[in-house]
Amino acid sequence: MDTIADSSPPSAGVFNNSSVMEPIVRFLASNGSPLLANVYRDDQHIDLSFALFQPSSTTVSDPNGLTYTNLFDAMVDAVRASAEKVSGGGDVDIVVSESGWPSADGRGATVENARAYNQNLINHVGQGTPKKPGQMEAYVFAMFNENHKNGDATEKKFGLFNPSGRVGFATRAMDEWVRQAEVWVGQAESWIRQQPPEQIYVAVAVIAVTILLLVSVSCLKSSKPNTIVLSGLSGGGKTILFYQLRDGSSHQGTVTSMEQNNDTFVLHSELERNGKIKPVHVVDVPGHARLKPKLDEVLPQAAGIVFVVDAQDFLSTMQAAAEYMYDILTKATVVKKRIPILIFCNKTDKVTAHSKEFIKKQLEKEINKLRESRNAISSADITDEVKLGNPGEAFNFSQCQNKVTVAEGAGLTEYGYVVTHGATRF
Ligand SMILES: Nc1nc2c(ncn2[C@@H]2O[C@H](COP(=O)(O)OP(=O)(O)OP(=O)(O)O)[C@@H](O)[C@H]2O)c(=O)[nH]1
Ligand SMILES: [Mg+2]
Repeated sequence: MDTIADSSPPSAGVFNNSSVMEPIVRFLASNGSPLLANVYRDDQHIDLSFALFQPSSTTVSDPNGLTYTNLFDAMVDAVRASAEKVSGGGDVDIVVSESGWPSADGRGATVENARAYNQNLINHVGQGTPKKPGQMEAYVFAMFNENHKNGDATEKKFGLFNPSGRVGFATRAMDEWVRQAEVWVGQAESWIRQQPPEQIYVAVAVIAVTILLLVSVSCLKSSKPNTIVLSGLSGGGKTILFYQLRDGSSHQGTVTSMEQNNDTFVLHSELERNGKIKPVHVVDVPGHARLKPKLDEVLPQAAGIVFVVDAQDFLSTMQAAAEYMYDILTKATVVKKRIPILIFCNKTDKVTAHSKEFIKKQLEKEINKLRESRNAISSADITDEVKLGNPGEAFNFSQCQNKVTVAEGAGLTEYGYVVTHGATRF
């Protein structure tokens, strides 16, 4: 209200600093936005009943024919009149962004008056003001007392609640709530008192055991993932391996997969074994570039990652394989959880297949090159989540935080023995 030079009668309202307020009001008008006004009693000597929306001998008769029976309406309409005096400002609506009453440390600042003001404001605001009857928007200040606020002592006392969260005073709606909560607590207490103590002990024990079970189940679920992820470029032999692991058969070959193979089973090679054998969850993520995002979805649940490399066709694919490997080794989820990685050099049944030692060395070299070129790019463009290897040293897999093992074999002919063996070691 400090921006209004004159507010009595309300129709005389005019902004005291027109060079500041006029452009603001015009801007709001052109955007169809309301002017927010904080409406407080600023004259401490004004009739309390008039300020509290209570029956009072004070009324303000405006020469425009409107009569005011409370201070709030008079102040809001003084703001309206001030906005109307700005060209185009007649269209600007007024929203009361703050209004309230202190419960202590000021004239008329009592819990009763604060309760009365806020409740009467809530009851009244739906009617609007004499100048603009109908719904209007207003916000009560404030939810909490502000015990560290500077200024007058009364400034700290506008809250409906104390800072501790206990009710300082309450509007009727809040009273209802508090009363209802007290009734429920009372009913619960008297029910407990009526029960024989043994029954209470049993109930508490049942609740405790249930909570314990729920916590243990969720811990077990989250702490022991058993998903083996088969990853690598297209054509490496992942799907063949998936079938070998599950069925002990290559199913007469495969074609490029466009869907994941996803199953939980006891490894075929372990079916004959005695004792308790745990099934594993195996996901075969196709190497097709379009399906690569699927890998990000499954990696967080992985207990182990098998990276399948085509040992026969290695030279033409090694750059792409190294890039794929680099992405996995720099994934935060993979590194943080120290997920072990098995590089499986597949198709060693072919005489032209490269050895695992050669493949390991070449992959390390390629990853080293990638690391250098990516470090050269400005750091803002780098998407790696984790830095790879030791700075200043040529990269090799032993520098990784994850355990990286290299193995070789032929999924097509050897029943995936090496992979089966590797997978069970995870
Ligand atoms: N010689 C030989 N061929 C194999 C071996 N494993 C897989 N292949 C062949 O390699 C080709 C690709 O195998 P897939 O298992 O379909 O390859 P993939 O990794 O699943 O490929 P995408 O599904 O495209 O990602 C198929 O023709 C297989 O028969 C192997 O150990 N030896
Ligand atoms: Mg496949």
